[in-house]
Amino acid sequence: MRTQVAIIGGGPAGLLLAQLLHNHGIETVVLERRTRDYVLSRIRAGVLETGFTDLMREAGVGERLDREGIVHDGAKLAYQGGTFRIDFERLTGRHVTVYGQTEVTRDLYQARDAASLPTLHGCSGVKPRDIDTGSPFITFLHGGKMNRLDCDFIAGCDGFHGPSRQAIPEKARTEHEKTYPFGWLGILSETPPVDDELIYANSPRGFALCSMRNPNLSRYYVQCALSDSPEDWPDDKVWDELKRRVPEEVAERLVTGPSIEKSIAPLRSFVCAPMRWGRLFLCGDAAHIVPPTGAKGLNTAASDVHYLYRALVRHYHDRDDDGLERYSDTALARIWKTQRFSWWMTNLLHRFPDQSGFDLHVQQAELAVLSENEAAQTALAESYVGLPY
Ligand code: RFL
Ligand code: PHB
Repeated sequence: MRTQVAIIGGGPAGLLLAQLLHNHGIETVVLERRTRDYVLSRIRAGVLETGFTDLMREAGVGERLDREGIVHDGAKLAYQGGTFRIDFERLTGRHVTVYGQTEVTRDLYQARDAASLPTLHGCSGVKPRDIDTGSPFITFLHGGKMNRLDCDFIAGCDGFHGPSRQAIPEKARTEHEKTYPFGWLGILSETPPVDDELIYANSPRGFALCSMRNPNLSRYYVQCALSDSPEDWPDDKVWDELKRRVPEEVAERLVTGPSIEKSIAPLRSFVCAPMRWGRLFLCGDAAHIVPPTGAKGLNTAASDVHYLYRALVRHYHDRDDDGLERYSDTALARIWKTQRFSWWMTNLLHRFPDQSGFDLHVQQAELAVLSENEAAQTALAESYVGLPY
């Protein structure tokens, strides 16, 4: 088997890259470890930057997103019993769109099917080989036999636990990591969202987030201990805790109901450099992870896709490798700014077990400055709606 760009991972990064390349006449094969149903059942991101929605349109898959995505011109921050609003539209002239990662992935799979493009599910033992030569290839088990996929380039879009990053020799790779002493418990419930905008709450009992997917589907998160498991959080306890962490007038409006999904995610900041080794290019969670507080994970995967797809188009159409040479530096420059923002939002909004009285006062003062100061709000809004590519 041979293709031009072999893509490991059929998550949003891999599928979006494949669709954009296809539109420019570049062949791809996507190798995915899981079944399609499994990929589509993962409840994750919900907030898309305009750069992301523009890329979906450019890929020709923006129609349902434009119809069903909910435009958010602002978001709310809550602390000390009150709420203030960051007006994205007024401060930056831009907005974000609420549209689930599941829906993004579904749209991309549909487009891939419609164009009869090859996606192999259930691949195991996927291994990039000879990446530092002019003829890389991938070996993998599929359909009960070993296969070999030859290609010009490999895009490692296989998430944090995938094999691509490990294919970069250990001595050539630097990994920066920061872990946080808590996780997020998330629930999805078929209830109307408590507000028409997202509410990020800092409370003495820990962080809480009120989000949504559509007018009858709410997504809520509460900061929890890393040692907790979903069984420790029956629905009543989640709703009760959420109500205690948001301002009273929000709690009074909260409509509760049975959860249809419940999971716990640890928080992590992680960057791997370089993001390219020979003919292997890392994209998305394969190269970096952010804590979800800034809603940046999926959006950062999209900015990598933007740089890589343009670089590959220049390679094939203009015989110009400048974009490929600069991919790692260009992508990492934006990633570090996004890391800074996600780390800062996480520090601003969570309670830390080792937080001193001084730390807490500084945190609360920072929220007070944000609530009063338009320049501070603009800085937050610019990062939240998405830094330019
Ligand atoms: P993914 O989605 O992990 O996809 C990688 C794919 O690779 C496959 N794979 C393999 N395939 C073949 N062989 C192997 N050996 C393989 N190993 C893995 C996997 O099965 C999978 O299909 O990475 P990608 O495409 O880079 O996309 C990244 C995003 O999924 C991620 O950054 C976001 O979900 C993060 N995130 C959020 N991002 C946002 O931009 N906005 C948000 O509001 C937001 N909220 C969140 C989030 C992540 C969360 N969790 C669970 C970590 C909320 C949460 C709770
Ligand atoms: C979500 O809706 O899942 C979501 C929204 C905003 C975040 C993180 C997650 O910052």
